Amino acid sequence: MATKKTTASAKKKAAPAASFSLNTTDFKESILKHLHSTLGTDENKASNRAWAEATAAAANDFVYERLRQTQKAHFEADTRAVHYLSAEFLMGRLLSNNLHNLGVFDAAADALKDLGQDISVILDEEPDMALGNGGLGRLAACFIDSLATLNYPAIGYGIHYEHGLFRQEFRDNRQIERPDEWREYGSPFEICRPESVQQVPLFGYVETVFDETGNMKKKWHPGRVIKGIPWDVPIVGYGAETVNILRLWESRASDFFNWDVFNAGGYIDSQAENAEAEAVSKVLYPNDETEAGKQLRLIQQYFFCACSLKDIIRRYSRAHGNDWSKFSTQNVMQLNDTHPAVAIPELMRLLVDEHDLNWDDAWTICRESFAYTNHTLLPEALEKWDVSLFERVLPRHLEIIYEINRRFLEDEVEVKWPGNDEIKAKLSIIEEGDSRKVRMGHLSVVGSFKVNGVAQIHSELVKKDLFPEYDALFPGKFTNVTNGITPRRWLKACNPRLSALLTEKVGENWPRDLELLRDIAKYADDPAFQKEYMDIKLANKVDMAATILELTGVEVDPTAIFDIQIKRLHEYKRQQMNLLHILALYRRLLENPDYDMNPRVVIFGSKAAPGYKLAKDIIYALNCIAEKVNSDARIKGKLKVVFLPNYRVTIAEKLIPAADLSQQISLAGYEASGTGNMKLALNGALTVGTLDGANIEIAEEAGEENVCIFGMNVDEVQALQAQGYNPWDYYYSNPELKAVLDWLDTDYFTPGKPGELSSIKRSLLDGGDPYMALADFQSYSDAQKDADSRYSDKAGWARAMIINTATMGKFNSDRSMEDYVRDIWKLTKCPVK
Ligand code: HBZ
Repeated sequence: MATKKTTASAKKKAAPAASFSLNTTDFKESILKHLHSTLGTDENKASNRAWAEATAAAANDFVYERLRQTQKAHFEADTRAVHYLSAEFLMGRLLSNNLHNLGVFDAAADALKDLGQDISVILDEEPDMALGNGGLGRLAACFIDSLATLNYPAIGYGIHYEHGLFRQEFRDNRQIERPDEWREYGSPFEICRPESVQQVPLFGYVETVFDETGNMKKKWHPGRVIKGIPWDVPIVGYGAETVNILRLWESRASDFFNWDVFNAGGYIDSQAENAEAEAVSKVLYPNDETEAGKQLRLIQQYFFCACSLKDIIRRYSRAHGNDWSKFSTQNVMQLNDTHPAVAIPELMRLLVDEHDLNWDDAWTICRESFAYTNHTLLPEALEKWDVSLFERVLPRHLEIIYEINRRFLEDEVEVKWPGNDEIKAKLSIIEEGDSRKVRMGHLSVVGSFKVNGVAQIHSELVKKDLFPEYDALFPGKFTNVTNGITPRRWLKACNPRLSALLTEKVGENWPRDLELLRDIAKYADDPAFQKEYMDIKLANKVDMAATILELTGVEVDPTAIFDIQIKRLHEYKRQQMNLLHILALYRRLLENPDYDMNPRVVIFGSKAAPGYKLAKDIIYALNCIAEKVNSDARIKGKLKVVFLPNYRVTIAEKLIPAADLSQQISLAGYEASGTGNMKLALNGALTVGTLDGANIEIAEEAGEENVCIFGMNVDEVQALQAQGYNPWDYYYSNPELKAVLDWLDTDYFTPGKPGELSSIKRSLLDGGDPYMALADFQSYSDAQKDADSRYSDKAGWARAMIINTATMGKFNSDRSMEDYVRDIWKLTKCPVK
């Protein structure tokens, strides 16, 4: 637990982050200058938005200077770089983060104050940059923050979606989706780079030709070409020594393609073509953990990979011309899940077809350049593309995949397992059957030099259950890198009160070296420190209560337990089990108004994929239950239920500092890691969780006594599945469980409309309860009861919260980056002077 590793109080006085000699007066002048000369307005009539943009522009003066220095240093050193290919980057807001990382947040706040402005109001102007669905996208955002902070040469590559994840509204308690308009009026955080535009071919056919020396070549005649325009978002490392970039590609119709149509009088046709090309980067697919399988999505994936690889090659060629021997020593490409897996055949195509390398040399380069991160074991999330679709959109790539597969099966699988067709069928990149499919996970494993899972147990399951034969074939290829989160955004910036206390106790270097927080464990039993810590938690809860009132109209008691579940809505994450527990508490209170429990506010933040009917039904049910419970005078406010609309990074930043309980209740074996669990524990919340994903490592760090673990572990889940799980057994043997399930069939929560919540009961009984919520229910309910009684012991509770904050150092994404660097990327730091 807390004190097992050495404390580092010697580092207490280590150098502060940053900095620039930017004082309040300079900042004020700079904001005014930008208000006048960049925004063309003045202080008497400037809108909040104009103030925000002027503040961003003032910060950008420093950001751009450091960006230039960084690019110069990287070019001169010609160091190896990582290219993080990800279809999603869930950045959230940038201004506050940049000010913190530049070390000028306080100067900016004071400057704005002198100018009559409140920085929190100004920061609230900024829409979230929500170019991601959930954990996978937010992980990418934390990773690029850490890479810049640690001075590693790195570029994030992704898609410049016009519309990010949909805005969620509730109408009659149901989720409706509205378009997200994050850059309706432009964004001061990105720079367009027309000089680095790329062309992306699509569709068409492949011709076999012979060159002058009689060698057979493949020539792809694309049916269309679209243009990729790069937008660069500067990524400011903490202390702002390094400023890396996130390069996002926007699709447009290619210039040379539709002018002919235009000139021939086909203005309307050319407009249609423009619209088609622009559709590619128009919207983020809102699916999390299910496969969309749509042509447009494959085109999106290929589009950003093709642009990114050409960009990487352009930069490499500038230094190395046509000498490919150093490509894989200079470059590593990390695939964030299989969404960018088509980059593997694309690099083969570029090297073989366009740069005339022979197959073997090209394949060696590929296999030395790509590494793949797996984020899921759910079968429905493993990407597969119909061969027929692939053939239509990317005919040359399909040929290349066939050739990769043929050689792999003949030269590697056959050698290891001679004559074993069963294993060949399992390992083949092509799935045979009624409709043949390209398995993107298989392609990623075969084409990479390393494959990692995202938490210890997940990485074990990737080897043991998902890819056992690949693990046997490629010993050492599979590894683990446990996820992490940036402590700058997820503690320093979002929880200023706690940050100030921590700085006072351990010095100001903890946002880099989160292990320094171990030092506060020695105050865990100190009543004065406990009071300071708990006063901060209460102040954060008071703020959150105000936000809840503003967003939902529900009044909550800040001294109640704030019990929080924030994550995408999915059956495996088991919000429905939380729902059943809420009903159980409500029922106990109705049966006995003096039922002994601390007042509790159960808070949800979650979006459901628009096509995921049951997930949307669960949101509806929770909203209906909330309405009923919150207005029921009989329970005297002891239980409240709040579903915050439009959950996003910015809401998470407000909720996490105010949490008492962190619900991490997935069925063991299904949550690859989780990262919200880390953010909540770092801010003091106690985890009510299963032994799944990173919960296991959180419990190891904090000590079992400082978390509330319940439920089956992975082995028990697998044993029950093997034996045959019957949810009805639990229904009939647990009267409380039966009562709350039956409640869902009545019109108690939907007056006059019985049956509106029945789909949840049906999925749990007739539907077989695939994620075993009923099997874990009693143990969950007991863990919640235990959490409740621990909350009553004020000193014990404070102690547990303090230990949680003290022991989360491992989950710094800087540590994750150092793991990747050591085990996979082999980068060296490039200091920027
Ligand atoms: O990645 C999440 C995992 O569920 C979570 O356990 C893990 O901590 C996190 C980071 O490793 N996975 C996702 O967030 N997945 C997606 O968002 C997703 C998006 C599009 C898809 C499939 C999945 O097509």
